[in-house]
Amino acid sequence: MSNYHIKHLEEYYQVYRKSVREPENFWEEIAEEHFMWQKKWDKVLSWDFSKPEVKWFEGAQLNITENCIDRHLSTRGDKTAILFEPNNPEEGAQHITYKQLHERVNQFANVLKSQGVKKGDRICVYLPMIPELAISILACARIGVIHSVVFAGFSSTALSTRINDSDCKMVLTSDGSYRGGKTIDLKGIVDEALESCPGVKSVLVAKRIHTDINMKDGRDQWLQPLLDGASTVCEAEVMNAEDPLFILYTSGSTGKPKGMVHSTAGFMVYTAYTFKNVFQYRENDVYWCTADIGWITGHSYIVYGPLANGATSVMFEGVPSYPDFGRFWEIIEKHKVNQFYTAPTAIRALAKQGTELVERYDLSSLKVLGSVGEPINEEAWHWYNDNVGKKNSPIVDTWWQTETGGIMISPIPFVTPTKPTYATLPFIGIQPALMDEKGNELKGNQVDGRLCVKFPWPSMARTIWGTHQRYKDTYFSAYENKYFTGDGALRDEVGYYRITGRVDDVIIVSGHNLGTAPIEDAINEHPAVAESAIVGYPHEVKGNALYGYVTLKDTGESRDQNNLRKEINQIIAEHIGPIAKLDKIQFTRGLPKTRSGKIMRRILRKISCKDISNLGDTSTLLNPEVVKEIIDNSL
Ligand code: 6R9
Repeated sequence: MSNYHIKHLEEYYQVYRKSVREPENFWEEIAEEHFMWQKKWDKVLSWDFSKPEVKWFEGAQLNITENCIDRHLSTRGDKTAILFEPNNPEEGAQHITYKQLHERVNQFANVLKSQGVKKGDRICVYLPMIPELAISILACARIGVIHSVVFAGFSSTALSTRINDSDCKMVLTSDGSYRGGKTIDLKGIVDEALESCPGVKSVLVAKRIHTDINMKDGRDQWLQPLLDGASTVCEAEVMNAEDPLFILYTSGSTGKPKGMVHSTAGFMVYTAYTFKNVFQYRENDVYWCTADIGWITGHSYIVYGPLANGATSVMFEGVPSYPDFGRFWEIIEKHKVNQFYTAPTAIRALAKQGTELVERYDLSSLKVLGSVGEPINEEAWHWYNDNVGKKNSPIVDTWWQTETGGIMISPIPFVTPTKPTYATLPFIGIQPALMDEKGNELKGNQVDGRLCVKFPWPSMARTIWGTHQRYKDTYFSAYENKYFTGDGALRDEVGYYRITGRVDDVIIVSGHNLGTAPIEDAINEHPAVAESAIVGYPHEVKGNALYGYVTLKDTGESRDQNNLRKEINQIIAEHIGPIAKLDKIQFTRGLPKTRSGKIMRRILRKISCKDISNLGDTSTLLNPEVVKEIIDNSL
């Protein structure tokens, strides 16, 4: 079990050094000892960032589902693999054991085969967070079909663009979905999308909300009867290490969404190894990641990473506010969750509710807390640490991306001392670099620059579906021989990294580079503030000036807005300096957010510049209605 489970800081440094000095030996050992291969590799790594081309474990053959399911059957057959917690708590949880998962994945895979799909084909999965979602992607992997999951909150236009981009033959969906007290007509959205997707020949529909829906003859079929008639035996397709496992779209700041393509072997090895270490997962722990499988976090850390470790992974269908804002805490108590992984946006929404609900439940099972998706501001970090972790469960602030496939910078709990707002140290095998604007690497500590990675890691995306040139231009052209992340970061005096936000969020005010995150952090310290977003707009003297959009907590009191503005600027001056004071502060009821909870500063930036003619694609927003309000009240 050498190197697989890091236990103290010295060991981290030792293993890290080995992973950098002898990356091939290091990853070879991990791959040899902890996975099931039908054939071992001929070469561990070949790479050339100028093309860019990266291959891990070339020549190896495997099937990821044998690693995630079959190999656990003899020792963990009756252990819960997926613990499904439905939207409505009264419906009761479902425990799907490894044995049952094996049968259901095989049946599903046989259904797919019977519909004529074969290795290398693409299937679009547009399902809510029900067991069929996890099962269907594993079924695709079982037979070598490339899954492309589209988050089931995306509109019909977003869906059809993604279906057509990767020529999906088939769509998997459901009659509808539950979201808190509401139901959503998913099948209706699919029908609309498919009007412009001539390549889709068949649609399989899972029953979830039992409404009457339109089934198109010759195209649509109910899933369950097909499953009932399918065999529970399905041999795993032999896959090459570099065969694509899935495509997952991520939106760029401009243009079409990018279909990031992930490989089979590298993705498996890296997500499994990071899962084990970043969450310090032990046999019999119950692990819960609140993300949706429609995002990379769900792919890597609800499905593949946990299952490759034989873990119990909670899959939650609902939302944090239903039936009330105590739902997360209720689920932690009920299932005795040991590792809890969520996003800063959720933490802030829950913190807004005060502490009464979080104190009502027994959270003593928790050992590790995780954060992902955006920089976690200091106030939210402390709220999470104090009220959820009771200062007893380390917070792993995990920085990574759809493109990176797995966690890149993160503390290892009980190993790396944490520091609020810092993702801390590079994970084993990850070689970050900070670059200045001229393209020089910034050496040493206490530097601040653009975050790159200078050596390949197993789970990096291999290309953008259909456009390798765009992959090269976006990630490998800004700095020679380096993967450019698009994020800014600083490295403190001990070598800890703090992600300061997307580089396009850096605003230069009177020649000073200001990151949005530290300013927003400061504003959020004000007791009346729930959330904020800062953008720059052109200013005659300063080059750029700062415009702040601020959402207040719903306390029922009315406050004098001009006083609040003064107080907010006072806090900014204290935390960062007068240079970072805001010229304009607009109070808003909400901030435009992506479905995964990231603030869309691109839209706010345009509004602040009074450039509202072309706001780009707002259809994928969680709350498109706030955009109009913000425009109407613009200062
Ligand atoms: C996993 C995921 C990637 C972008 C990334 C960065 C931001 C994610 C973060 C974080 C600061 C963290 N981000 N985790 N920023 N601290 N712990 O979220 O993937 O949806 O592709 O987003 O999210 O800006 O570049 P994805």
